[in-house]
Amino acid sequence: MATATFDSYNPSTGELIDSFPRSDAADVERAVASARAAWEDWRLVPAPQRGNILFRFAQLLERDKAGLSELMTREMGKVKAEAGGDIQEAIDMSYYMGGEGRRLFGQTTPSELPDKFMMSVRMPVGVVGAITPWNFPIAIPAWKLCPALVCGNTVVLKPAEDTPLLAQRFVDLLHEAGLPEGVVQIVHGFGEEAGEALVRHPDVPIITFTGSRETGVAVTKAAADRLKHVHLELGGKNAIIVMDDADLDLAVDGVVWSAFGTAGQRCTAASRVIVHEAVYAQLQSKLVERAERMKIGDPWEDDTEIGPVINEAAVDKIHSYTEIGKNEGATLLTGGERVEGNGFYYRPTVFADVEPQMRIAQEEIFGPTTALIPVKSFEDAVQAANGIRYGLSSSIFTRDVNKAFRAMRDLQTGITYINAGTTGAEVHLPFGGMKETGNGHREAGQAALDVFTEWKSIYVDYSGKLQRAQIDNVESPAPR
Ligand code: UN1
Repeated sequence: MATATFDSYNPSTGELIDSFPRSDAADVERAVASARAAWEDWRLVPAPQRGNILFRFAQLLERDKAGLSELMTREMGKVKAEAGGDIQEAIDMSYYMGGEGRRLFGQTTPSELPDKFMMSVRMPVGVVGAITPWNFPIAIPAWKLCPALVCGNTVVLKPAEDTPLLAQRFVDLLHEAGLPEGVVQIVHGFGEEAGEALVRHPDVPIITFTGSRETGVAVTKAAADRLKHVHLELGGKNAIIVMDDADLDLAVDGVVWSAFGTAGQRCTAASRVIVHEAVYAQLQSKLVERAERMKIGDPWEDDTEIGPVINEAAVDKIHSYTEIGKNEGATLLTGGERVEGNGFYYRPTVFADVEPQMRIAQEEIFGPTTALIPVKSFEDAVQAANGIRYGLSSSIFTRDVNKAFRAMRDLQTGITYINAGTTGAEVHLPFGGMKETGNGHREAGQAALDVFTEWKSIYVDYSGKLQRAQIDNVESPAPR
């Protein structure tokens, strides 16, 4: 076991939460060996039984929801209601994937030959390496582990170093739910040590990673030597479009919730607001008024709307973008500063007169900063929305059904909302992004099963003789 440790702190007070083993390559080696050994039995457990464990896990999460939410506000700083939402998302995912234990549908299809049966079935792949972020410390492990497990894989989880205790609780509850020993292993610590060893390990054929684009590229390169399956969920620079016919108060509600909820630390956060010039001045003043009224402070208070960001480095990064925005010539309307005192608090920040090519409109800040971009038309709005490397989420506020449908078709994102903000994905539709937000895979919904299984096509010939496909069935070929 690693003898070195690292500490986890409360981002609102600086209080030490606990110390955790700083896992190294040798720890990863042991964890993978156990998960590999456990796989031999786990893959043969009937999928409905694997699903039943997830149903029990969901019930335990429900039982412990209040306590886990409290821990989340302490370890990660999420405000109370949102912490509850994070855990609810894991509950929903566990029930949903528990149900998959009785589906995991494949296909049957007729053969071109008589007395022959054909089907495709989903096969587990082996040990999954799951690397999860701190911003959804319970939900995202559930997004990855629930489908991985119901499909019959075992898992080595490397949670973010900022939220090790929540991840540990998550794994403890899986065991309490009846998950056999060895099926899920946890390694704590840092990407360069534990994470990299996991990504490179020859006995880990699937890597699922949520985090920054840069790390996603590094993960892909490291996994390439073994041609691993890599699932990536990376950054976003999500835009809300507000058209001239929008319900402006509703649009402001959407912007406030999506830009400043979770202190902007969501990959789905609305860090750009593209506004038709006819309503630009009005939207701007309503938004500033709301941003300045938001209650920042202790995340465990019921009425707090913005808690701390995760750590000192995050405050520094967010603030560096405030400087970048000013230097680029954008107008800082409100915020743009750290809240003095204990903890890592940053004021909700709104930039106006932002041009689509500015860095504050192109790069992921991961904080409570949003950029207002004025446009003259729907076409310009779509062009600005699409003019970035990312493609996770998008939204449009309009009462015009034609524009809504054009936006659904033309916005280059994996998720599009109509008359709602950019956040709030539910667990039973695919979640993920186009372009450089990922590599074409999706988690959640049925799509997640494709990440964690391989298709096997099976042909059963019960004719009792050799039948040659494409040769022996040419009596009545399809017309050409
Ligand atoms: C993330 O920020 O990584 O749709 C996930 C949402 C949440 C999940 C966000 N359900 O905003």
